[in-house]
Amino acid sequence: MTTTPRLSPLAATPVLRSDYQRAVAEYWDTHVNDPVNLALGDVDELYHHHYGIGDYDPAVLEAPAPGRDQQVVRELHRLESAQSDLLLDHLGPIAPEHRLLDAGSGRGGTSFMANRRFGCHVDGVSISQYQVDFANTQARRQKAADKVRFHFRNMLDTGLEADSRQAVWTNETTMYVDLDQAFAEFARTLAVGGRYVCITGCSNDLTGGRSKAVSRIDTHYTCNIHPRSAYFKALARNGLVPLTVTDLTPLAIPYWELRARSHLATGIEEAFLTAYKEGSFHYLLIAADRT
Ligand code: GPP
Ligand code: MG
Repeated sequence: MTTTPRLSPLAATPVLRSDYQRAVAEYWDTHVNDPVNLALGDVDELYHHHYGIGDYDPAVLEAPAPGRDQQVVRELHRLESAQSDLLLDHLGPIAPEHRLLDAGSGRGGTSFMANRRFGCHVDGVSISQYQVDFANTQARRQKAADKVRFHFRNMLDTGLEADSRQAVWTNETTMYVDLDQAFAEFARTLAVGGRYVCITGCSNDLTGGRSKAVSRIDTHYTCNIHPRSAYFKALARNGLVPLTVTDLTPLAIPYWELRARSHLATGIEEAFLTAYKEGSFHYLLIAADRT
């Protein structure tokens, strides 16, 4: 069977360039009945594809049965939005005229939060046509489509103008890409002095090869978790100079404990808890400036 290559609207090259990228796109185009993300997003129409940080209120687990599940949903969502808020705190001063890039924008949650906070323009890119369509529908529903737009494009070649971005972020998406290729593209699109913020899970070089729990996470999501050192080497090679590095691991554990006890557990919770607690995996925030 011959298939028509899916072309980027801007670039004349296909958006999906390898069997791996096609497998990732296929995953996100088909994993669309995901209550752990849809039920949380329904709380306030911010649909996230990342995890949460901070302590949860233990009272939600003791609430009377009829409303307990919804209280747990609200609490998990509050922690995921707190994670996006922390990422946005690190973007530096953003004005309404600034243009930002959400690299691997999922269903758009962090992009909408950035626009609501700063009034800025945001372009999100995703290699999942389903995610792009979902997020653009949300942009229209939220009357934000004049400033928040999602594109079926590859974060390794966004087609965006050079030096056009005041900030770029990746919210748990770098485990799907080659770091040098991604950081080269972010450095190209960022203005000098612009900020790149990355929240990611990375494996711990100090404990040797990847642990069984980290391998389980990779298999579950079709991703390739990078070692911690790979981030800093690739940033340095691409003119991105770290300003802040925060180990969010202790803040991430309560989210996974609540999720493990919730009706929305997907089966990957124990792998995250094991990896974080044994020290083979870190949840990091890195903010770096483009020189
Ligand atoms: C969460 O997406 C993020 C990823 C799948 C990337 C992997 C992240 C790591 C830190 C390793 P999601 O919100 O769709 O996942 P889930 O459906 O499990 O909530
Ligand atoms: Mg999720």
